[in-house]
Amino acid sequence: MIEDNEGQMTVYVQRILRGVAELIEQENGVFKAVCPLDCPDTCGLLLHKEKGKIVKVTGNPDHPITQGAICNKVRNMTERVYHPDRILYPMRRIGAKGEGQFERISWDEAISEITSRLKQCIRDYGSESILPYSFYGNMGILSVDGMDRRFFNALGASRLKQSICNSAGTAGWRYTMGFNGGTSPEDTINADVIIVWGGNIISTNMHQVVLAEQARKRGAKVIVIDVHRNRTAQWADWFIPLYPGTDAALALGMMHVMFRDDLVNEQFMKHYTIGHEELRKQVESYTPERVSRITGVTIEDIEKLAVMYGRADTSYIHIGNGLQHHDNGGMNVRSITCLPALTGQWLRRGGGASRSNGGYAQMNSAKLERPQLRPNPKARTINMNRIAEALEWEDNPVKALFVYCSNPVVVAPDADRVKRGFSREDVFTVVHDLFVTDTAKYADIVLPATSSFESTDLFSSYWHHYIQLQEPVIPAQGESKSNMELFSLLGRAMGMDEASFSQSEEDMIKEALHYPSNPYLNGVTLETLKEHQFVKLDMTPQQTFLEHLPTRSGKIELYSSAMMEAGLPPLPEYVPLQEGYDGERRPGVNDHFPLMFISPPNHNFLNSTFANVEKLQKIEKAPTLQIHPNDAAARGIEDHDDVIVFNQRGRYELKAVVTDKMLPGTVISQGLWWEKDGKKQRANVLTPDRLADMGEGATFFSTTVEVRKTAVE
Ligand SMILES: Nc1nc2c(c(=O)[nH]1)N[C@H]1C(S)=C(S)[C@@H](COP(=O)(O)OP(=O)(O)OC[C@H]3O[C@@H](n4cnc5c(=O)[nH]c(N)nc54)[C@H](O)[C@@H]3O)O[C@H]1N2
Ligand SMILES: Nc1nc2c(c(=O)[nH]1)N[C@H]1C(S)=C(S)[C@@H](COP(=O)(O)OP(=O)(O)OC[C@H]3O[C@@H](n4cnc5c(=O)[nH]c(N)nc54)[C@H](O)[C@@H]3O)O[C@H]1N2
Ligand code: SF4
Ligand SMILES: [Mo]
Repeated sequence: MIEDNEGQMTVYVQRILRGVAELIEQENGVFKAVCPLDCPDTCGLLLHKEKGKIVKVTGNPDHPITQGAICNKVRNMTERVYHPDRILYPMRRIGAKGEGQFERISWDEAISEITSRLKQCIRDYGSESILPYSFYGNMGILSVDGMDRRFFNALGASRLKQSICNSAGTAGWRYTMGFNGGTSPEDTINADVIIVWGGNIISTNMHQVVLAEQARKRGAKVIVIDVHRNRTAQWADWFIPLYPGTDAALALGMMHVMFRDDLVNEQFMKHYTIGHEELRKQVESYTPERVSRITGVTIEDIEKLAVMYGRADTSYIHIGNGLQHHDNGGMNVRSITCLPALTGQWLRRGGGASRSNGGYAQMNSAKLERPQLRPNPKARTINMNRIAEALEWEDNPVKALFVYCSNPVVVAPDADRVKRGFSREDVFTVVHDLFVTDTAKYADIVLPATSSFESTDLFSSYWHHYIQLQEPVIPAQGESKSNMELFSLLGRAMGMDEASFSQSEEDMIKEALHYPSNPYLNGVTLETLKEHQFVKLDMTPQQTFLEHLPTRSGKIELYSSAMMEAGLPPLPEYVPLQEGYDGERRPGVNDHFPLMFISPPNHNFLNSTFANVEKLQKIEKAPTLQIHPNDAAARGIEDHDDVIVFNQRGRYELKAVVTDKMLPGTVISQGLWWEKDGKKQRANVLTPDRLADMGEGATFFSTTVEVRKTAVE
């Protein structure tokens, strides 16, 4: 270690150690914790310790929303925390990039090599040649929106546009509603009709299922609109399959029927929206006949859905991520987001819609990230979806990559090209992770990261309204360091602003929570968090939410002049996919790749996290391709056949599962797998790095492929 060698222990390190000691020194007991994963539920956990080790992870029954239930992944979290493959000390690459051969080095050596290489990059190519690449592998605010940001700001590095998850939908929602928040989860138990639209909540938001079950006991109906009969569709009352990327057309078809049959609330629209007359005109052409042709949903089902939705006393729409990962992802969300305004659902408790509730928990990011440390406020921004392309630039090249809390070689689109970029010998690459992931194999220096149970952090949820604090329950494994420690250490080693890089976790948490511009944070303090563990945001301002929407007009914008100015259609509209088919535009004989390929998450991994945990891997078995019997028969493919899925970007080898869970023409492969035994197991070799219509979002699911049996290759 650099700073905490004998005799050199700084006040900062002492302070951390003193705090840590209290909990981690207790050998036995049950300790409160927070699930750190990128999952809306942000469950309260209990860690059961025996002889200093966590032996069991359970749900904390006191958590007001998650109430003691947790998923199978996190019940197996000890397998990850104590996994024999965990990186325990810094390492330097000794083989070729990608081979995964490393030798142990000390923290001193690692820090001095990193600082000297970064300084060299700045000297030779300018500070923008350094690119941080991170996402939310750990949702802790200090881990991913804190000291790390300060470090890259002070360095003057290129910025990263973090648009791999839901930024298309965020933009589409915001054009309509302004504020990045919607219906509160607890309220959804009051709904009579619940539509889960492009979300697989049994796997990805399990406590919303519990709440929907409560509504169902009162007689509510649950409808799932999706491109395949996923786990959630199997549980729902009604499953409506459709062609990928045609959701906006379906929403417009529903609106057509609702205006036609006078199922709209004129009073509400007049008072709280702008553009309802323009919208009424716009939807005239979206007749059930036309919408049926586009979406593959029958005319009867479109009529029935619109009437059920339009007549419901209280209806709630859960907008998932699936329909956002498309060329038209922003418009899909934008169009669906208009629906609750037609019937005035926002005035009903539990009515409305939600996609993300992250806006309610907005913290003081300027204090956390310190943009004023940046020597080059106009530094360029690189889109994380375009990492493959960015690594090919010859002008102003990227010369150093610093990856943490993300596994881009697996999760980023156009993966073969990403891999080529990561193979470049002249790009100095550092990866900080708990494991030698497929990305870490390309690192020059690999650094060991603590698990979230080994550090202090602050957690909010992008679904429920409770803020939670994590304090370390076990010591850092091996020589691992938290993100916060790592970037403080690096900042000080680079000679950066001492005050910014020697703050304690507690001081940063206080700064994050002190944010008068967000009234919802009122009353959430470090002290209340230490006392209560779960502290609810002050939701009072939500009651008058409609009166001060931060849109341009202050109202719900069914017509958006801001979109018009951005070169987007100002009204909801169906825009066909750039790469894809709908019911009107089926592949012709000259289309080489006639099937649409959808690769959503699976049940037992969290993105690519857990894909190396044997117990969970065993449940998921191996990557599969779900293919419709008609499509399989046309290619001589039978159940369990080894198949190759390919397109102009790459190929993916997996096992066929012949099933009618989707409409013909769509194939599904769930889960983000690591490469194993040289097998090409990465869905993203097939996915495009095009950007969505809004928010520069990802378009993973707007891709076409062909499939053939491995044997006939
Ligand atoms: N178990 C588990 N939980 C997770 C994750 C995980 O990997 N595993 N990942 C976490 C993360 S980061 C996120 S963002 C969320 C995502 O969770 P969700 O919001 O549930 O989104 P996805 O699972 O990406 O996709 C949901 C569904 O959308 C469908 N879909 C694809 N294209 C379309 C379309 O055009 N229209 C419609 N209507 N449906 C479509 C997919 O088939 C899939 O069934 O889950 C989080 N939770
Ligand atoms: N084809 C396809 N691709 C997708 C998706 C899809 O549905 N289909 N989903 C997309 C979505 S929605 C998302 S959000 C992204 C997710 O992509 P990523 O955010 O890259 O998610 P993970 O694969 O879980 O990688 C997180 C990594 O962070 C590491 N980590 C965990 N805690 C810490 C820590 O405290 N410090 C450090 N340094 N590292 C830590 C974990 O070990 C893990 O390797 O993937 C996207 N890619
Ligand atoms: S992954 Fe989601 S459901 Fe599972 S424990 Fe974590 S927050 Fe809860
Ligand atoms: Mo995500």
